[in-house]
Amino acid sequence: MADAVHLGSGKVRELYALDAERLLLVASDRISTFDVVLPTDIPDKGRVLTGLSAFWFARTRSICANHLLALRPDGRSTECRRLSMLPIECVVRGYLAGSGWKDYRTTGEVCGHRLPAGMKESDKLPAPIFTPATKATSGHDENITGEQAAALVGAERFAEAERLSIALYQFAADYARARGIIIADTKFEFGTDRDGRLVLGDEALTPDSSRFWPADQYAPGGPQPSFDKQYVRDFCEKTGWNKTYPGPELPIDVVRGTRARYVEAFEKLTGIAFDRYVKDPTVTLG
Ligand code: Q0Z
Repeated sequence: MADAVHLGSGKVRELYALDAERLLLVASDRISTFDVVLPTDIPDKGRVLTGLSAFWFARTRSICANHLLALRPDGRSTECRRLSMLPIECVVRGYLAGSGWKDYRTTGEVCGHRLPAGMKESDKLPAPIFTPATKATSGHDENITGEQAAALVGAERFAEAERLSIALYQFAADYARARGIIIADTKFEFGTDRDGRLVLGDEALTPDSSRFWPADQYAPGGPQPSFDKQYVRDFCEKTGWNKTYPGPELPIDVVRGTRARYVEAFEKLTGIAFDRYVKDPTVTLG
């Protein structure tokens, strides 16, 4: 990484330029909860997320082209094609949770989609919906209507991003459901390549970009436990932390339990032993 130029930091990832056409995306072991990055790392979290993203990129290439060029041997770094990113977050919801539930409760709609009356928190939607959001540079992404999103990217781009997002979600949600995980919702980021073609970028279908729920505990009518972060959230609630910076240090049992949940998600979804991934990250690409 001697001549990689640092371009930016996300909450838990770093982005570098390798050359004019290629970027390096590095996933750290940092974890955030209630929008705050905690001082304690979860060992291997970055590898799990990188491996899962690569797995989905490899299996969805027939639906949509993606930015993945190579996985580095460290298992946490992805070489990718440099794109011109669309200024919208492409969110797909299959279930009513988070801001979708909040918007539904106050308006009966989510991003302009009118939903049936009487739905409960975490209910499955009649069909997945595309609920775009703006990219906030600071603070929270804001849900927008399809018309607003189309005004930002153009009507044709919007229609294409919606169609691909729904198709990607449907494929992954069905795949995951058969392996005991509900993907309640997910966020995609698309960009265009030099030829103007739409390409899936960033990370895809990871627990950091999606809500993963354990299917065997699914019980609509309230919030669902998070597949990956529930031990962290439970611990944070118990400490009485006010959810502003700085967050609490995590005890070792919470770290171990959380690491085990990430590894479990990886193994359930990919069918690949995590040890094998660590030895050779390219096993996810098969
Ligand atoms: C992704 C982000 C991160 C900070 C830009 N293939 C691409 N081409 C152009 N730009 C991006 C990508 Cl993935 C791109 N981000 C999000 C990631 C740290 C910000 F690791 N920003």
